Amino acid sequence: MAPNYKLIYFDNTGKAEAIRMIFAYAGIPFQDERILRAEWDKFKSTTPLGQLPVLEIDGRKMTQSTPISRYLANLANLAGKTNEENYEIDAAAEILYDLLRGAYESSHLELNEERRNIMRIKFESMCSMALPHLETNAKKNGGYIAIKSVSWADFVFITAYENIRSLLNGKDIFASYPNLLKVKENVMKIPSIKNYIKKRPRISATRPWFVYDLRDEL
Ligand SMILES: N[C@@H](CCC(=O)N[C@@H](CS)C(=O)NCC(=O)O)C(=O)O
Repeated sequence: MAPNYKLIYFDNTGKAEAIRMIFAYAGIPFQDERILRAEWDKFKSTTPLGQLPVLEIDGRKMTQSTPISRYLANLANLAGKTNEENYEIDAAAEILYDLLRGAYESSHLELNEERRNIMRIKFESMCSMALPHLETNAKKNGGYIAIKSVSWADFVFITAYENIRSLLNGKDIFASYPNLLKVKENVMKIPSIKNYIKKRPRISATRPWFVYDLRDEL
């Protein structure tokens, strides 16, 4: 019998959206449980690390978004075929999650102004190195972020793209990188992903700052 999958996260994309997209790509049904802010304090103690995402497979709780993504990517044919390819995928995903964290820490969601300003300088410096690096790789890979075919890191890319753009109130820091924009196009062309993006709930319903939604480009 097929396992029963339940993915638990907040009503946000962040560290869970690439996992949701892997499920969509593979056509594997899963329960998409979204914990609201008001429920979190109580729910936190039921999780292994006090953090989300948690993936339950037949009730067994798995933590950490990257190993969860890799685990599912192996089932969905979205992992690398060699050690080298898996390195490229992991490295791209890590860079993108670093950028996403930097965008959060320097956004309006950081209420301490002094800290926000320090983090903004750090984020801009990170972007000046990471974006050209990712662009070079995307060019080399013909419009994919890590290897010459679609991988789970491409889903991390479109998640980071969308989330960062919302955190920056719509500003597109990727706009001058044509091969990174091609990655977005290539991923959004995949029928299962397109269909998923069309049908998923709008994050802006609970997070009004989520102003840029990939669905509006379909
Ligand atoms: N390394 C972990 C980080 C998980 C994490 O930081 N989760 C945040 C949301 S993105 C969280 O649960 N925050 C709530 C809290 O810590 O109380 C992963 O990638 O899964």
